[in-house]
Amino acid sequence: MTEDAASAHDDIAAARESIARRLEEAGSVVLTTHVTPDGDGLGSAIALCRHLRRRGKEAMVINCSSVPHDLRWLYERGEFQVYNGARHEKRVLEADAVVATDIGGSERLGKMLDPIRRSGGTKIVIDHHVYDNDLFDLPLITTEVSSSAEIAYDLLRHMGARIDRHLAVPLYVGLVSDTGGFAYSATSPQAHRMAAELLSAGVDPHAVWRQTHCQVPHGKMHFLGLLMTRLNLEHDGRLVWTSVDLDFLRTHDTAPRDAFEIVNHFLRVKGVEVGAFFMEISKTRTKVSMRSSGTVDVCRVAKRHGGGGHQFAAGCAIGTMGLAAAIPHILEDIGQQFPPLETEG
Ligand SMILES: [Mn+2]
Repeated sequence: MTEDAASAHDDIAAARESIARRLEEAGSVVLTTHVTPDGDGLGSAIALCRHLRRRGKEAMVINCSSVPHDLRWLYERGEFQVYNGARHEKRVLEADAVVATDIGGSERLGKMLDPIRRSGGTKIVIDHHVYDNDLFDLPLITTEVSSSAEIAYDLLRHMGARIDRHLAVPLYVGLVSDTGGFAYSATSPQAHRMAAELLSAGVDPHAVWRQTHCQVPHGKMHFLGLLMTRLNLEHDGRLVWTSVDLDFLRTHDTAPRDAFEIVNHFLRVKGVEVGAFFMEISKTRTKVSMRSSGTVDVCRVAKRHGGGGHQFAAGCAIGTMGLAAAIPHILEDIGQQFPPLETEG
């Protein structure tokens, strides 16, 4: 280990210990994650919530937005509520501690941001994204892991939590979501060790896969099929893109969130290095979501238009262009990022 790595390791261990101690002292804890929760953010929060409740604390996951349908099985009645004005505001303000998981930036707390800022409780964040922290007293952030679930798991073990099925299932959902089923580059030996331990604790991986991946409504599958027939290939097949306008969404009665699923299929096309999806939000506003197989940094393209994300998965919303203008503009930008093809012979 280098000196820097060793000191980062010490910092993480110290943060973990401070958070464990603070949560042990707390009587009431509010947990939350980012807007439109995903498996990692929600799974981490639910697992922590369950342990804290076992320790006799008043703990609850409250979020600024509701949970997508395919993840609602993850929590039990009373464990999760959507933030709803005065009643929850009081709870956040008076909590001894507030724990945010996987948020990737405080603005993604949505309606929860303001009450959390004003809360008298200790503000804790558990995350594997980097951003400027101007909100949290005790950040536990490392990008060396696949998921927030990995960090939450370490914290829970440090706190002496009993990792049974009740805690293992939400942690496993987090791990599987953020590693793309142990496929993404952040998948480490440690991620697999954690999975093995969670399976030993009673997780049924096939049942989790059925519950998270095999619940696509027929209408959505049909819509994705239509989009699949509308893929455009450019740059000698290295760039694939497609778009939808409001009429198309309306005609096929599809939610924007469902249409974005198409980006997960782009890189499966042989030879494709970048995929881009364009969605019309209004006549002057376009949303772009991009994926890269590793040669092109799509986050650079997104940042140039006020967006962000990861190097290989990023997006932006262009507030000054409709679909017809945004598409060539962004494609041009992506095209410039391509390294030259190695010519053979
Ligand atoms: Mn995550």
